[in-house]
Amino acid sequence: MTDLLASLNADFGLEGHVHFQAGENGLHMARIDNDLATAEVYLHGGNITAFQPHGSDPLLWLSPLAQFQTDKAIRGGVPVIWPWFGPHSVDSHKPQHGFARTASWQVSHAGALADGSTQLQLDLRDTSATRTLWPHAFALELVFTVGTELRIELTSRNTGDQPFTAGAALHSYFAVGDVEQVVVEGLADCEYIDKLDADRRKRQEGLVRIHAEVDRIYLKTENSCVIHDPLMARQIHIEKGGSRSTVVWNPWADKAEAMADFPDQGFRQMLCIETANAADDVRILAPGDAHTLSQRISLHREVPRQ
Ligand code: TA6
Repeated sequence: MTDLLASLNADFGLEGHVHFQAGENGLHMARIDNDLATAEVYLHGGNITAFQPHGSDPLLWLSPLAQFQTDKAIRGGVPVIWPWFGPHSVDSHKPQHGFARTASWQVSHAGALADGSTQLQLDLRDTSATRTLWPHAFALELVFTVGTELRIELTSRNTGDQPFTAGAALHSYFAVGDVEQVVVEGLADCEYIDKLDADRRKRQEGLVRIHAEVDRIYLKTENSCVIHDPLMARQIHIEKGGSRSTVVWNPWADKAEAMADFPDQGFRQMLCIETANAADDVRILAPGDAHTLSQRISLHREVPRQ
């Protein structure tokens, strides 16, 4: 075991809750295993790559081709998108979706809650490397609460002396039985930006169905979403806070084939529903201000329609 893992376990390890170990490709991760659920959180990118309440199938999708390289985002789980969503607004050489999802996060707290859940907090602060990409001082706190539900809270704080504008997303990859059979409830009548049609603004009619590539930013919505998955006889409920935009993405076949870390047919078993501050919903933080983007993911039985 490396010295860092030994010190992480000495400082934050918790019997019956959290243990730090070498994960894929030797990247350090927290293995959470309590009376309610299991989860895996990589310090690389602060990505929770697995969450599974006991007795249920995994809720998150992780690409079997995910590369676990320090210069790449892990494909799957919940990548943390910050401080911009999508391509950088002016400099295309800067990384897509910002730098948080490829940064090395630090553990600052681990604890057990009275209901048997496990809480884990990771922190990220500005460095000379981040300031080269984005010239601001900041503090990010990422808190996971793992129990029968999964709660994720990303708090951004402006620790500098100038205001900044930050975009963000909890870019959640959900596991589904067959994406063509699921429907997404909660976005009816919402305006959305269609990233596949020159960013035209359209309006959602009824339930969201996936029968081709979908890449949409839904706007002015604080709604919860529900993924109805008849094949797995379950519903995944996604409640959110601090967000008025929701991103829905499935790459479909051509984009899946074009990604080295994505199996050609993998698009059939995943769907991204992302709690975001994207497009019109980016947030301006004055010096000393903070903003929390949060989501609560829960599993419910889907009674097969008669
Ligand atoms: O969230 C949707 C999206 O912005 C898509 O446009 C697609 O690029 C996806 O993110 C994944 O981006 P990545 O940089 O992880 O390949």
